[in-house]
Amino acid sequence: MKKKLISATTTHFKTVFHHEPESIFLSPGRINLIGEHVDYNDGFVLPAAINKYICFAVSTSESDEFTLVAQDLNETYRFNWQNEIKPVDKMWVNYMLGVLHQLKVRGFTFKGLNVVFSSTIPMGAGLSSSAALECGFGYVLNKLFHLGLSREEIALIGQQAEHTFVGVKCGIMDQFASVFGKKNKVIKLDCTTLEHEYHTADFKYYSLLLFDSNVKHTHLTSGYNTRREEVEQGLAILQNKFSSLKTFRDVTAYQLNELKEELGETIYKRCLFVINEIKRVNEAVYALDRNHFESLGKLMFETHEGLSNAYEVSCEEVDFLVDFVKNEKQVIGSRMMGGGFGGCSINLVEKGCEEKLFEKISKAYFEQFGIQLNQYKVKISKGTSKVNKKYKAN
Ligand code: GAF
Repeated sequence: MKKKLISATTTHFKTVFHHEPESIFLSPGRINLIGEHVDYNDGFVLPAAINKYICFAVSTSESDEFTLVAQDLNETYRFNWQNEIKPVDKMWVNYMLGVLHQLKVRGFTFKGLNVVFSSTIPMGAGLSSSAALECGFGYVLNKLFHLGLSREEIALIGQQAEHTFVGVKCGIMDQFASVFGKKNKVIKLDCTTLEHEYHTADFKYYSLLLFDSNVKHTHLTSGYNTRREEVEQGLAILQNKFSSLKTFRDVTAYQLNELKEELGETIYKRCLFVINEIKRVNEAVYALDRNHFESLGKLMFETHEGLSNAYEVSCEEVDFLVDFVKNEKQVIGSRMMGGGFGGCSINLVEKGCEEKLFEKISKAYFEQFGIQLNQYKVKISKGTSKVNKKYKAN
């Protein structure tokens, strides 16, 4: 799959630009085991890069011209580095322009590039194809023009690109996971300091299985930004009363309850979710390190419950997928994953039962919603990287 992607991207590059690409890069999508909607709340998250990628085939150009080719969409965008960089009405272009803009405001300057990119990360499925595009492109520019950026800086530039050129006020989890991923490791990321540690992701008798609802999250931008505003408002109210509180990490259930009326029902339940979810991540890491998979699975179900009812970022279709597997004893944990309002559920499923389960759930899902369900059995893989020559297509 990876070889095929590299080969197809390279071949397309040669067709478009009539020469070999100078370099090839891979930038992965991500999963998140637990810790949802807490990255922008100073929490902990537990993501990992996966074996679904955006592949970039690139060469530098003598002029100031950037030629960006989105192979899968059959679209090309040309842009001159000397021109002002502003958002345009094409989303994929904005991810890339946003990165260029971030570099320009930091005072970097360079020549143009020829780029073809192609992807195996399903779009709008909550697997962070956008972070893979931003960070992958940042990584490419960093390598080809010797900008001297660290991986952390590349992730932060990707996040800023998304804030300024796409309008999603996202946290740092997706970009961080894409850039810092390691084979067979989940990353416990402290979103306040960006300190992180790797934990072995060996689920022994269980597989990580994603069910893609194929519901594209059209409300994601507005819903996501609203949630962020709500919890920021909540924290400000809490800090006003308890001046020693720095982040949600410091808030106790007692303090929250004391301000229940002032916070109002909606903000109260959003904050309660955040406090509980931050705790759950620590409990999940404890369980994972000790192979207590059933406890881990239980925490995943609890997260879903919170995301669906208190944080209200799930949807009917993904709720159905999680509810359905509660009656299947070979599934020990399940929850919606990512920003929400559609996308995938992540499941811990007993090895060997995956196909039968998919048959059953996809049938029920189709009967209920008339939508085809997709499944992805993902492997935890390394983060953004330059591809070794041996993979090049001939
Ligand atoms: C999206 C965002 F981009 C992340 O920063 C994170 O908040 C996630 O939703 C929810 O956990 O993927």
